[in-house]
Formats: sequence, C-alpha cells, structure tokens
Amino acid sequence: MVLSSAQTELGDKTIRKRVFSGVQPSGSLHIGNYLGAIGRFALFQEGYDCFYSVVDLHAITVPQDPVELRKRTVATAALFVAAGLDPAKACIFVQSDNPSHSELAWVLQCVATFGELGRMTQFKDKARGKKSVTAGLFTYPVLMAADILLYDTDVVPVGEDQKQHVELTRDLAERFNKRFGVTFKVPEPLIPTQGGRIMSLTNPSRKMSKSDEDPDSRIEVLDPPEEIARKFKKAVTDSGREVVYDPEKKPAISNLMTIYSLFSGKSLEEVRDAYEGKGYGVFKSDLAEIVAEKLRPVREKYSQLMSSGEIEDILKKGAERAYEISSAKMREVKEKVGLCSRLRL
Ligand code: ATP
Ligand code: LTN
Repeated sequence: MVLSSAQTELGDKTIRKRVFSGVQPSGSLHIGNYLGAIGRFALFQEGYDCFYSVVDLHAITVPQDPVELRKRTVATAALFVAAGLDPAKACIFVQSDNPSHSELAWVLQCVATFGELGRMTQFKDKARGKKSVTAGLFTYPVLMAADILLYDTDVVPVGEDQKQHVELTRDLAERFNKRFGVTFKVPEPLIPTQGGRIMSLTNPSRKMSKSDEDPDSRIEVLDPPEEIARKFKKAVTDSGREVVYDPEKKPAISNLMTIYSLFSGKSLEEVRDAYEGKGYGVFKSDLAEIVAEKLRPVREKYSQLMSSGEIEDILKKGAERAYEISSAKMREVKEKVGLCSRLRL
C-alpha cells in the first residue's frame, strides 16, 4: 500500500502520524516564533494528528511574575488559534494542566546523564554570565523530551535552536527502549529550510528572542503597523546600500531579505531584483508594509478570541484529550520501570 507521509501503518490499520510542538509563554511571540514555529503549525493539522502545547513549566525555569505568566499562557494559546490552528483539528493545551509531563520528566531525568545535559548549547547560552541558575534550567531538555515522547510523536516542527534538544529526545527514547523494552517512538525534528533561525534586528549575530532585553530587537506578532515600521526603520543594516543576500558579508540585510521572502512568498532572487539600485530605505518600508499586512488577520482574530473567552474552553478540552493519551503512556512507563501502583499491592 502507498502511504502518504502523514500516515503510518500499525498492524492492519493506517493511522495519522503525530506532530507535537511547544512554545513557552515567556514573552510576546515574535516573527521568529511565527516563521520557525506557530505560523507552520496549521500546515500539519489536515493530514497529521497534532498536539500543540503552551509549555508553562518550561517558562518557570527562569523567574516569572505569576500574574503575567498566567496571562501570557492564555495569550499564547490564543495566538496559536489566531495563526490558523483549528481546535477541532488539533489538540491545544497547557503543559501544566497535564500532570503526565512532570511525571515522565522525572523518570527521564533518571535516564539522562549530567554530562549530556551539560553539553546543551541553549543551557550554556542561558546560563552564561548568570551568578546562579535553577536546576530546572539544566534539566529543561528532559522535560521537553517528556512532552514529545508521551504522545508517540513522529514529527517535531521547531526552529533551528531546538534541533539539539530533539536529538537528545531521540537518544533518551532509544536508551529507555533498550533498557526497559520498546516503549517510545523515536521522533524526527522538522526544521524549515528557510526561516528556522531569524536573527535579531539590532544584532544580526544573535537569534531573535522573546527574552532579549531590547524590545526593538524583535517584531512582535501583535505589534501595530506603526511599531513594525519604526522597528524595521531602526533595524541595523550593513555597509553599502545594495539589497543582496550574503549572510557572511551582509548578515543584517540577508536576515531582512529572508523575512521579506517568507512573508511575501517571493524568492530571494526576486527580492534582490526588485530592489536593485533602490537602497535600503525603500526596501525597509515595503518590508514593514508586507509584514504588517500579513499579520493583520492574526491580530484581528487574536483580539476576537481574547474578548470572547472561548480559549478557556479550548484549553480545557485540549487538556482532557492530551491526558487521555499521555496517562496511558505513563501507565506503560511505570509498568516497565517497576514503579509500584497501589492497585497492585
Ligand atoms: P526565549 O527567548 O524565552 O528562549 P524564544 O523566542 O527562543 O524564547 P521559544 O518559546 O523558546 O522562543 O520557541 C518557540 C518556537 O519558536 C521554537 O520552535 C523555536 O525553535 C522557535 N524560534 C524561537 N526563536 C526563533 C527564531 N529566532 N527563528 C526561528 N524560530 C525561532
Ligand atoms: N524548548 C522549546 C519549547 C518546547 C518544545 C517542546 C518544542 C518545549 N517542549 C516539545 C517542541 C516540542 C523552546 O524553547 N522553543
């Protein structure tokens, strides 16, 4: 039988492949999150069985204001829907609403080694220069592995920065399977060929990030058009005035061209040709218009969702469905590891 890539065979049944991804409610989502993750989430919902989570337990690995955190968690879920996810097709839930995640994370912490976690570049970046970091920041990738493995995930759509964490997830799944018998599916990361690493507008050697202390370094998905125009106008550029793609010699303009290309659907060559001899100013103002226009329906849908309150219901149903699947996997894990169940005493 010929199977579409969104399907897999289980015995005599053909089932849809699973997709899992998560986004931290650690700040307002920016166009890097949009191009690398949430803007792509909806692409999978037709053919795949999708699970998308707002990973608030990951967010508390660094200090968070409790009131703000709860608000941002709901806002992040609303943005998933505003960016095109249909709750009737994809399961959308908050990580801390499902206790299986912390439960499996603990078991996997007893499989992961101190050495391999110490090699995680995100940990090294986030810990650099800090006087003290939490143990949670160190074991963060194990919680991410738990998120993915609980759902027998086949595919994990993420930005480039998460590749190493998905590789660790694969290693942990294989190690666990070898030690305790086949329990987990070994997932594959899915990183976009273009847009997997959008860079900061103020420092093109750093990735655009929610937690960068300079808000002008990122375009937020909910920024109004004037703000988008102001930030692009202020964005650093390289020497010269030609709009050409050369990430080595012209990292700033190449980053802006990538954003232009992804939001407009034009190739990098088409963008270069359209701005030949026109200079950076015209290019930046057109770029701002294209991005603002593309994000307009997302902003509108977001406001409607936040005022209707329907997101609460979406998250409740999502958590129930997620728990139904993950709790069965947790039972299997406990059985294999030899963790006692009161029912069997
Ligand atoms: P923080 O700064 O708090 O670490 P973040 O902006 O890096 O946050 P995450 O919540 O960690 O965002 O990431 C959500 C998703 O967006 C992940 O799939 C991640 O790979 C992707 N992503 C994050 N930053 C970028 C970026 N600059 N370019 C492309 N994808 C990105
Ligand atoms: N670590 C990711 C967020 C995340 C995630 C996941 C992504 C947590 N759990 C599971 C994919 C699958 C990040 O920082 N972007």
